[in-house]
Amino acid sequence: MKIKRVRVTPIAFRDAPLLNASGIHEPFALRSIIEVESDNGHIGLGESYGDAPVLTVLMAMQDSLVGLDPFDLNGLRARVIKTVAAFGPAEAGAELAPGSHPSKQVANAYSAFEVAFLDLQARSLNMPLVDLLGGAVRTEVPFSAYLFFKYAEHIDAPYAPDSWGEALSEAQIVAQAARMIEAHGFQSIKLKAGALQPEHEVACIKALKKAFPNHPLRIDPNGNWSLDTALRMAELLGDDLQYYEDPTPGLEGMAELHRRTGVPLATNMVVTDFDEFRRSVALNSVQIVLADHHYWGGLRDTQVLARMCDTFGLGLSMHSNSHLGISLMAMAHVAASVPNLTYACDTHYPWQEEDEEVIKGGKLPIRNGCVSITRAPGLGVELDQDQLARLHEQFLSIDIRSRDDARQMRKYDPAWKIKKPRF
Ligand code: GKR
Ligand code: MG
Repeated sequence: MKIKRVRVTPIAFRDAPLLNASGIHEPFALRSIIEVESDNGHIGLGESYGDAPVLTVLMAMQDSLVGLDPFDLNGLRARVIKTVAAFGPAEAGAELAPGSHPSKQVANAYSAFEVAFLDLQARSLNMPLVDLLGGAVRTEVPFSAYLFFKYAEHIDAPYAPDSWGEALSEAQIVAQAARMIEAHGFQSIKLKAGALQPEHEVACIKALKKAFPNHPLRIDPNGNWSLDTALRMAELLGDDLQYYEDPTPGLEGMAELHRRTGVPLATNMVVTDFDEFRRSVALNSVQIVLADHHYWGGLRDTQVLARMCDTFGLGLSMHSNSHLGISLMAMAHVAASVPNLTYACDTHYPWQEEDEEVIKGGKLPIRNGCVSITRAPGLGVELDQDQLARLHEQFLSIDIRSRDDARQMRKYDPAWKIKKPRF
């Protein structure tokens, strides 16, 4: 089998005004959709970041993959390394999208195509992708309700407000959780924090605990709390949390926090590659690592990460950024293959609008908090070419080319600056 054609299409879709430590989401999120077609007529799909530095590499890769056997993943890796080397180091991307860091250029470009290659392999063999990863240890993959503080609408009203409304108070956060759980049956809850006063964010966790006493809870301030603040909040939180995600910056800060509290710490910020993994183990900085195949180097390297976590006695969960259904299915297939992925995965999927899915049939269902893995070949989803064209037009019509939540926040407050840690 040989690759006949590769197409990378940048797209933009509406994104809610979600608050975080770096500012606020812009009105549109960027992604790239990858199609890899082989001479047997099958097409493998992938989805990755759409920010300019990543996109430049993905675009440059297209022709170099023609003629390659889609089973030749080492050949793919060699071509990615060569292309990235030709460009030289990229500029640093958005801090809260770890995949846009310059050090991740090879890992994320490889991952974007690896998923499409594996999808193509699996379609050609008429089997679900998870079978190529060793088979499913679960066919229902649990995800968590991912709550955000948010404004009711974007500044300058680029389009009609989303249906979620404002969420700043305890009652509004509990209402957001109730709606998400009602719609999707999530069994655990994560609150994105680091945006408002820490005491208020902790009070929201307390309110969630009261409203959903049986749902494991997580809070994620994205390293925006000093060690002192993180210690103080740990005391207030008591044993309310399933895990404490990136409360304070740095491997050393996290290690000290764990040493002084014993609270299980999780991260997608201080352990984002195998070198940081090694350093974290030496310091005992984190007890749970959030995998993300988009920047951990694909589905198979995510399995390597899982094995490393198992070896070193660490837990494994999964990170997300704004994404559509191809990414959701890639996340679900690898999660289905990993026995020690015992925490519900993160996903931004409920935040994406119904009319902006790029796969046929519209948004995928999340039921009882889970995404189902079926026996459909590959990732089990097909691309809707009309939607792809429409979302590509939308990309062309806007001027966002790299995610920048701080720039967006300065539209609300021109003096706003990133300060880490802010609290
Ligand atoms: O979408 O604002 C966001 C999140 O803060 C995201 O950028 C983070 O990368 O979800 C992520 C996290 O768990 O840190
Ligand atoms: Mg996080």
